[in-house]
Amino acid sequence: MKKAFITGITGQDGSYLTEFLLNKGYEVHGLIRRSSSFNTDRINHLYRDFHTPDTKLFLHYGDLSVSGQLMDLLHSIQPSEIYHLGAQSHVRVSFDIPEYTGDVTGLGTLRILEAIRKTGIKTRFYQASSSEMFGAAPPPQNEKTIFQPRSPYAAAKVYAYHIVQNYRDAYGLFAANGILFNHESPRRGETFVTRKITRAATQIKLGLKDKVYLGNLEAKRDWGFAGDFVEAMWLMLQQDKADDFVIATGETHSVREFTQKVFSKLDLDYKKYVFIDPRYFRPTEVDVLLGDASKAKNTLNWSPKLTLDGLIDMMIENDLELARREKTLVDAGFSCNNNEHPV
Ligand code: NAP
Ligand code: G4F
Repeated sequence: MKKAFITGITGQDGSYLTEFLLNKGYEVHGLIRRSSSFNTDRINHLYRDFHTPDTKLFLHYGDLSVSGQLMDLLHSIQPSEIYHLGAQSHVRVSFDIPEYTGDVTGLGTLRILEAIRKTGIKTRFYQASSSEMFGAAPPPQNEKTIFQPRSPYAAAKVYAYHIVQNYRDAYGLFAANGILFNHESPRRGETFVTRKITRAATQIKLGLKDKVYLGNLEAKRDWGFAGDFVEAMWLMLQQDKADDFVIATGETHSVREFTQKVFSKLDLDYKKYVFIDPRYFRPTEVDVLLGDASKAKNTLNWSPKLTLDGLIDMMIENDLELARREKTLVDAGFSCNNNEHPV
């Protein structure tokens, strides 16, 4: 039986990847952080009490900022594949906590690579690299595009990308960079723009809220579905040779277009409800991301399945259901916390 170790298993991608690997018969081990409230919502439907026979999902406490313990975990688990998805992944937040972002998002990758090297385990390594690394580089962006990072997050990911290549060359590790463009889902964190919009629009539709504040509506992103993108991560580790791949849909849309689509699917005019708050602007913005994933199509035989409209419909359906439940609580006299997040 193949064994996978996933950092960031409680995140959006970690949850889809866990589903995908369990369906393929893998035993899955995930790194989780201790938190004062439960942080396993996205994988609760997959987790069984570890006293249950035949359980194939195991969770281990740890943190990407602590190296010794990562080494102990890898040594005892001996995974055949490692998917390193854990990171401080919010671009706007990285301007507020640049040092922490550099430590976890940049050096976190080095700590895992060192743990592989020092334990000597035979494994294949996937690094969650990001289209954010392209930054100011003009579109379309592919594997040959020179990085021009525009945030502490992007700079940390560029460091991680290069250290992965260095460990591949210097020590012969099977280590691949997946350069993924934005991917979304009903499990997307609520402070990323797509989910912020689908959550707010559905709450507005049900009368739970009357406005939402956004930042730069003119930025353009190449948005795909997270469920499609995790398959590409797995494919990269099934190749004969480790390599780096761009994963994208090849379409770009502005935040304004996305907002307008979501509100109009709910028969609402976004201009009546969307307000601009400069707090959500970034000191330096990435204006246009548009990926060219031809290499992944030709080598991995990967292409995205869900369209942007299909993705939006899926997110709206999920968030309408959440809003209905919130409305039931509000109608019964309970409060519903739909305050704006600080970023
Ligand atoms: P996400 O939802 O923000 O999940 C991040 C994960 O990292 C969570 O499980 C989080 O744990 C964990 N984590 C954060 N700090 C940690 C630490 N110090 N120690 C251990 N774990 C820590 O991110 P995502 O959207 O799934 O993205 C997965 C990866 O792909 C990230 O590396 C991201 O930067 C990268 N990426 C994402 C996209 C995208 O569009 N989604 C595109 C390109 C690259 P908690 O649940 O405890 O917070
Ligand atoms: O949804 P976002 O926060 O995603 P961003 O910055 O593109 O980063 C995401 O994708 C990267 C891949 O390219 C990942 F590496 C990263 O981990 C993360 O998953 O913002 C998208 C765009 C930006 O241009 C932002 O300025 O939306 C704009 N925006 C406008 N109003 C907003 C808002 N972003 C957020 N988060 N909140 C707003 O109110």
